[in-house]
Formats: sequence, structure tokens, C-alpha cells
Amino acid sequence: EEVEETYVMVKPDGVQRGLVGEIISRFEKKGFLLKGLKLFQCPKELAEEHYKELREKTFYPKLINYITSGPVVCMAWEGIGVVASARKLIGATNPLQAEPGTIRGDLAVQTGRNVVHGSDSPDNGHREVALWFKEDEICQWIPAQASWLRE
Ligand code: YYY
Ligand code: MG
Repeated sequence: EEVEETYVMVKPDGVQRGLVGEIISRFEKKGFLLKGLKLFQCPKELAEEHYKELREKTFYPKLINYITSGPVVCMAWEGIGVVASARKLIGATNPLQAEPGTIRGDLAVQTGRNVVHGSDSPDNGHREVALWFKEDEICQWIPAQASWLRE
């Protein structure tokens, strides 16, 4: 039962479609701790660093265009097992394969417009939170309901 952090981002399509509240709400209701949150126009260099592992893929230029095409909402979430759990809440990369009940399964149809990002490992969770947030944009706090979420 490791406390982890993960980087979740509402992509430009999610922001344009008015899905920000709905998406934040799913992580909030699950019981994870919100440590960082901002609306942000992502510069090209940051998008390239974030997706550097996909550099060689044919869809990479399109992906960089998509992520920088409008504001995104950046979130840092903390909790036990939050990395894998957030990926489950988000659903499969291809929204047509994502289960109903997941964010992509409920709210998206195309891989190239899959509305949300979530880190894929605890190491990448740390890496991406540090990449997208300055230190003073992260809050360490204890929500009033903490003892009702963890025994
Ligand atoms: O982690 P996840 O977002 O579910 O998928 P990745 O394999 O890391 O790919 C990142 C991002 O790239 C994906 O969310 C959409 C885009 N993409 C694409 O446009 N076409 C593909 N065939 C695969 C991924
Ligand atoms: Mg990924």
C-alpha cells in the first residue's frame, strides 16, 4: 500500500467540450487527494518532453499539435495505488475499446481525441508532476474527510 502521485491532464478537446468539471469530479469522488491544479497553454517544447518516448511514432507530430492546440487542465493527484487506479478510471487508450464507466469509455470515441492523460507508472508519475508543476504550485494538505477515506 504505497502512497503514489500521478499526473492527470484534461487534454484540449476535454477543455473545449466543457468536460473539465466532470473529469476532475471522478478523481475527487474516488477519494484521491488533489495536490496541484491549473489551466495551462502547453508550449511545444514541454509537449515534446512529456511525450518523448513516442518520438518515433508516426502519430507523434499530430499528437504534439493536438496537445498544444488549446489550454489543458493539469492535475497532480496523490493516494495509495493512485497511478494504476487513475489509469483504470481513464480507460483504454482507444476510447472505442474503453469500458463504459471509464472516462474515455463514456466521453470519447477516437484515440486522437481521448480527452485525458494519466501517468503509466509511479516513476513517470513523479517525473510528470515535476515536469508540469513548479514546486510552489503543489500543496501538501490534509482534507477534512481524510480519516473517512483511510483507516
Ligand atoms: O497512455 P495513453 O494516453 O493511454 O496512451 P499512449 O500509448 O501513452 O499514447 C499517448 C497518446 O498518444 C494517446 O493518449 C493518444 C496518442 N496516440 C495516438 O494518437 N495514436 C495511437 N495509435 C496511439 C496513441
Ligand atoms: Mg501513456
